[in-house]
Amino acid sequence: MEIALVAEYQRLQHDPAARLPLAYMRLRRAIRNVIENGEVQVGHALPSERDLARALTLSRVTVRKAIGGLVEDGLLTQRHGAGTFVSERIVKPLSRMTSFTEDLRARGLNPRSEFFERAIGEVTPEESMAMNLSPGTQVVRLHRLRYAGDEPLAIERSAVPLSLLPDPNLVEDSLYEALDKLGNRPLRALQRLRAVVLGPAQTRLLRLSAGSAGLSIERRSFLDDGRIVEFTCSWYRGDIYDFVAELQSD
Ligand code: 16G
Repeated sequence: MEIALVAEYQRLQHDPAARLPLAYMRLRRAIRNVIENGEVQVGHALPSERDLARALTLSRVTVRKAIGGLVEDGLLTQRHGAGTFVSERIVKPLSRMTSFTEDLRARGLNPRSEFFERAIGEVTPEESMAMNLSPGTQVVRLHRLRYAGDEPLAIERSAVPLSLLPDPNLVEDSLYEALDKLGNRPLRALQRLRAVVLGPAQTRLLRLSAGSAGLSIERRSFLDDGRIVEFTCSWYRGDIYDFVAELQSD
């Protein structure tokens, strides 16, 4: 890990396109990259702050700052006396609008989906209310089981107006990637999250025991001009996801 990290840090140092003027930014990106490239795996330890500072000829303050940022993002976890580890639970900061694919790639995991539905249809009454679309409007509807490698993590049902995503088959793995290519990636979202007991069909798909807890999340995402891009209902596994929010007093 240390060798890969030093090499990645040095590469970023000499790559003007990376546009990372400060050492702690480069180190933060380098750690992220080696995790994404699978050079260090979930649950594994990072070299100590002192070893990193020495190997990279950086101050310990700089190393601490880089690591601190990644702990805040949930990518790393610090355990007192034991060191810093690549997080096992998947921590999703609620303040960032990331996609399932991006969240997993950032942890060096391999996202994939099994599609139960990828088709065009008319809005259901619920979708029409949620998306402010007239009855009869056509949408692309996706129903997916989302995996990290072979492990199912979430079930998602999405509806996207056909006017913003003209063909369901444009979504190969990532909905947001497809929307991005069309210039329609959402910029803002409203999200509602609640704890649920997953139903029998859901626990079977997610390979959990009957009655397991999950997180039910509804996301309505918007374009810059206020148009709704997606209405997605997700059921995330409660045993491996942490949703975290940063709070500020007035
Ligand atoms: C996340 C979003 C979901 C979005 C999906 C796109 C939450 C709770 N939900 O799962 O609304 O549709 O990402 O992921 O974060 P994709 O680009 O990988 O298809």
